Amino acid sequence: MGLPNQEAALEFLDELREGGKGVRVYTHNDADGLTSAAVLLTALSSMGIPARVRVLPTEGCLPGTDVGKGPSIVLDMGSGVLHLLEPESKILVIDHHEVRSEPPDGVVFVNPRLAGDDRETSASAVVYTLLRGLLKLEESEAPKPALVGAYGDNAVPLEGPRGTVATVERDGVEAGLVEVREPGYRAFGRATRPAKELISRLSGEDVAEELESRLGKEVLSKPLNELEAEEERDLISEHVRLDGEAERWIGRAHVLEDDRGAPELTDPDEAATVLNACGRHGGEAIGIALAMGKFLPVETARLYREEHRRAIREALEVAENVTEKKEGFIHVRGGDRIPHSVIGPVSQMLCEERDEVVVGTAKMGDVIKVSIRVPEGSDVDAGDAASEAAEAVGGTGGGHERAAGAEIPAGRLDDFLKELSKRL
Ligand SMILES: [Mn+2]
Repeated sequence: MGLPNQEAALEFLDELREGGKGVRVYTHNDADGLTSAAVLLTALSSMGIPARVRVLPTEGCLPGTDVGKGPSIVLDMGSGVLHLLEPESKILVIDHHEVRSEPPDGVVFVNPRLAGDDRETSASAVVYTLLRGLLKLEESEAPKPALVGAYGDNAVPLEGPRGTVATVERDGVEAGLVEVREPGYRAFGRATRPAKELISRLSGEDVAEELESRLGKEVLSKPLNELEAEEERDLISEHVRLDGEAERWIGRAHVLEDDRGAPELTDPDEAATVLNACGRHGGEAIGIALAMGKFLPVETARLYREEHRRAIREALEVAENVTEKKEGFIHVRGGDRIPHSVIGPVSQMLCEERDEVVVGTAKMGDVIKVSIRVPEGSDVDAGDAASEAAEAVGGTGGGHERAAGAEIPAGRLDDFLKELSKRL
């Protein structure tokens, strides 16, 4: 059993782990997209794979990104633009939308619809079902975000979830993270609105007043999630007796365990609303971190630190072979062999090690990024040199006496170095 291409997807992740490098993740900016990322990041973190996440408003934006330039995972989108992805690139697409394109060779595509399964589901539930073997359930809270994503995408029918979402529910209940309320109200505000207010909205104030006089202020003043299951059951039977129409709001509801003191996070519907707001107003990172539950961001931060250390280590090895002596300084010609993200720290280390002025250069898109480091006790001013030499070749630069930087046009590197020699 399992999802279409499940094995290939898990192999993809194994290769990532063996490669020891990070992965690019692209996801949608709604609650389903953010929770999908949260579940994926939890799994990647347990495998020691750092991720760089980009949150996009639509899948139409995907081809315009750097997807596939390095190992990439696409979540909650992609089924419509597979044909626009670079063939033979390392891309894993995990989606649940209608398939309107063919994946090119090399792209691993996981979507339950490939198996003819178009039951309600969400990307979060598909990611969860795919990775549940990698998620340490007793440590992670992954069933919670997975269920929130499903609510966000309206993939939890009144009578209860099916398919992948049912798997999420089952694991969540087993791990004590999710409580099923059946019968339960399926109406917005279970976590934050007093029951009386919620019922007024459904059946009018008279019915709410009558229920209050029958069951007591105590019960009606609390939000549903703070009632015991029996209290909610009694409330429902009285309510339906007064207003038969209310049946249409009754079904299988879910209460999420949460000890963060934020009641809205105990209701998957309300939590999804919070995440949608984050995603639509620039709070994508906050939304993902929130969806990761009790997971500590510092664990992810440590992976980035490892990644940075590894990149510097590799760059220092490369630097040995691309270092050239110039008039007044040592040049590290990084080109595209040293990432521009670490040319600064690499120049700094070489400067300290050799006690000489070091100029590191690396390609950054269409320009060359320059880092100048001057050892202690030297009387040259790196900031002035960077600014003047860059200006002479049509670039920009500046900084401090001992550490400065510049960006110059790619074709002018040798002219720039000559200008620097006059000044260092
Ligand atoms: Mn979705």
